[in-house]
Amino acid sequence: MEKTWNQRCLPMLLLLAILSADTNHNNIIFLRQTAADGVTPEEATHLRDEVREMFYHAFNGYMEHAFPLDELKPLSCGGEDSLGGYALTLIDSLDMLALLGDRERFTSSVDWIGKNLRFDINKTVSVFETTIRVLGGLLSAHLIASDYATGMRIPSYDNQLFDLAEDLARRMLPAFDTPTGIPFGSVNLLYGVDEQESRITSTAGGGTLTLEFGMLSRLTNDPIFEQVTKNAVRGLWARRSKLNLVGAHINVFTGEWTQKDAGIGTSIDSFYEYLLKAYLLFGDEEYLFIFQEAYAAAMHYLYNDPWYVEVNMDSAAIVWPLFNSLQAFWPGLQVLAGDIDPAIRTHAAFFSVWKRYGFTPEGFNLATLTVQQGQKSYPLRPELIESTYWLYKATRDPRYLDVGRDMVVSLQYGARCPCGYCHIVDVEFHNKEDHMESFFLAETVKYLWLLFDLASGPDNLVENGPYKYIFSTEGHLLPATPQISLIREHCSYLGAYCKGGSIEQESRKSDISIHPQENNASALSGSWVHSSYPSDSSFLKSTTTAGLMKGLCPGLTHGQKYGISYLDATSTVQEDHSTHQRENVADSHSLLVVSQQSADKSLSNNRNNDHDRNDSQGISRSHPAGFTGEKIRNYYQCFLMTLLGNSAIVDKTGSITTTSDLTALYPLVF
Ligand code: DMJ
Repeated sequence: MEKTWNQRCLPMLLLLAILSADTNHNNIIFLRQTAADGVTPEEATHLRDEVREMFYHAFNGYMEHAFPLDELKPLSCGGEDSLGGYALTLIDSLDMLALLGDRERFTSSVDWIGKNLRFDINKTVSVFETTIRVLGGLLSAHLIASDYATGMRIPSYDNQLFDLAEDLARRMLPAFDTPTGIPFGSVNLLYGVDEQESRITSTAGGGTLTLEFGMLSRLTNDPIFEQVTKNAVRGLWARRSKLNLVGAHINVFTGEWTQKDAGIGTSIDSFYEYLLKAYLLFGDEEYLFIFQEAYAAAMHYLYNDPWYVEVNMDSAAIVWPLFNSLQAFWPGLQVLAGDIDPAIRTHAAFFSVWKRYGFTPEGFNLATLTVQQGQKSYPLRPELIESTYWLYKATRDPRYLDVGRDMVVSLQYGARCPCGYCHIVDVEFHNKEDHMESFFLAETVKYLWLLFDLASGPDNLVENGPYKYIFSTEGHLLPATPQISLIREHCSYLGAYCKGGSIEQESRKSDISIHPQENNASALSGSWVHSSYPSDSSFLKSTTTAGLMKGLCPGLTHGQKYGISYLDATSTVQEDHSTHQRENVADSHSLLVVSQQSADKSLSNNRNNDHDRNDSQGISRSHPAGFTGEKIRNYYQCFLMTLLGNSAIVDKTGSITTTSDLTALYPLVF
């Protein structure tokens, strides 16, 4: 779809307008307080400690005034049950306690939960929220508490959290019993799904369960959890539009979209996130293929550099020229995908909104340049902070520390309340509401702390621990342990995790150079291995990644690979049109990912499939050199290396340039 001048230029003009807009009375405070010089290493350490104090102000406030209720009322110093009445904020805080090295509170919290929590309760709960906050919180703490290598093992721990997690997940299984496989939004933990339960759920609600349930399957050896959640993703993806876009709400019985606005924010956001992260954690290629297609479509139809809009999933007509605060996780996801340049621009645009108000409102109208009516609040969300952390990690550009400092100032001066931190009702007036979501402790302060700890010379489980960690959408630490991540494809890169001799040999034979740390079997021995890459900001001054691996490598479509086709009826005209669109997307990237073994199989299989045949023709036009032998392997390895934190370039002839050549130019993401 050809973009008009407006579509091409308006977003930039809007950004300029925001940046040059007059500040109101609130903004003056923040601008003055953030006008200092760049953050020095000493100041980074000071800020890290300040964030630690912020965590304890809120955590202790919760424990004193709200526990064992779900959440804190930070203004009145009370508590409330908001999810299931099971000490939600404590569960959501567990891995942050471990991250801070607070053995005493971590141990006593795990102990209390093991002794007191039960899920055989007559409570109807959100499947999504319960999964990401409670199931994820329990699993992540279990994997820390049960493992010597984390340095936070609890000697008396006897899998109590794990047993609770499994029990909780089994109680949610009835929600998946739908004709589409997409789960109901809510389930009663004692009685299953109520007859009156709504059949409409959000895409994020149905598609953001794979990490937690998948981990559980690998830890219990019961495949059911992984199966139902993967089935849900397939159920959603099979109903994508011809443009490879998904809508916001869907009927889980009929599979009809009841809200067809496609976007990267509200109601959809973490669907994208879990596609990539499920691949990164489990190595399951199917998620990668879906992610590639979904991401390419999002960048083609939703991205109005540097902003993102919402469009009708069938026609791509713009329906909402809005920034919504949930979109702000996207640049962080792009870092994981290796697509850094657009991430930098979008983050800058989103931060301009934060800078203007001191916080990001839930909605900001890009046409009127004002806060969207009815979307004026800032409920302590983490997304922009999360992206700041990832961009700093990828670029080590000290400007991201300045951004982080601005955010600390905003929270300290604008949101701090007597017993914790308060939601902001209206970002223009900074009036406070008596509520603190548990994700403030699980995510918001966690990413801030990680940002400044990284700048101070990191000494924490995530940066120096025994495993790669994938963050759940709730910020929980999900380790790529051998039990969870041991699959063939990952073995080439996470060499230390491979047990089979043949795989190890194959990895050695490869002409890809692997960072020594990745291959070091001592990574499993229990001692924390410190990165050999300098962590100070002098390592890389430049933020430009132009010319380097983008990480988005158009390759086989999900349909080609797995034979899952569209479920809705389509005309030939539409089919041709969409194929053309996809080719345009593919042409805009120079890289390809495909596994050797599966490529041959898929390409031959797909000759029987009309829809997919179109795509395979597109690929061969993009890559006349073909898809055989070493080239395929190089493309595939290039992509994996990028996702796993190395750098690589594959040109159109299939030649690969690897980490060893690029180390000086591009930092490791992990
Ligand atoms: C969190 O619960 C998760 O990050 C979720 O994916 C989106 N909403 C909140 C934070 O804003």
